[in-house]
Amino acid sequence: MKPKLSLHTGDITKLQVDAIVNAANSSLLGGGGVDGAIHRAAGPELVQECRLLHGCQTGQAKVTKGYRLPAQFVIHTVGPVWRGGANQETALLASCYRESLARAEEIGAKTVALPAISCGIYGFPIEKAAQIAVSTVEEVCAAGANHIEEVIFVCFSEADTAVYQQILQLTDAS
Ligand code: AR6
Repeated sequence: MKPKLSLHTGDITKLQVDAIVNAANSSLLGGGGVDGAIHRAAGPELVQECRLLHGCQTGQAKVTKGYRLPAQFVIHTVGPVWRGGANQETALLASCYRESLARAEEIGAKTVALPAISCGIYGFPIEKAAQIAVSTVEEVCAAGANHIEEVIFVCFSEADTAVYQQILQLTDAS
């Protein structure tokens, strides 16, 4: 089946989905931005499980439970730091989306929410990043999925949503 793509503006930690993706750092031990929000909302058991994972490389993704989050699972991925664009940033960001969806399939998630990985503290330009996010997710979805039924792009601002919306050519964001 081909998953449906949708767009949402708001806090990813509030979403009642099977899995949310975290824009983490390679330690997986927490930080600011969406990572900080996810750890705060999930509670201290999350960092305890993360310690057992021994970090994660840029472009890869690892799974934990969601603990106190409405989401059952958290898929932690490490986006690239933007360094001008000539340092594998595009390939690494695409890999984050592919690997996150691969983990989601492995755990049987039907609904997956994705933040704008690397677009905050890591400085990736939103227009470029949204293109990569949408094209990579569309490519994965076009190949069909066994479990995933819906992939939700979650933006934290209306401005970011507008960028995604144009790319997705949606008329109304859900
Ligand atoms: N829900 C949805 N999106 C959010 C939320 C939220 N609660 N909070 C922020 N965003 P960032 P990065 C958006 O900085 O750039 C951490 O310290 C935000 O507006 O969270 O990948 C990690 O530990 C932006 O569009 O992640 C790493 O050290 C997007 O999420 C580093 O930051 C990503 O911004 C990772 O930086």
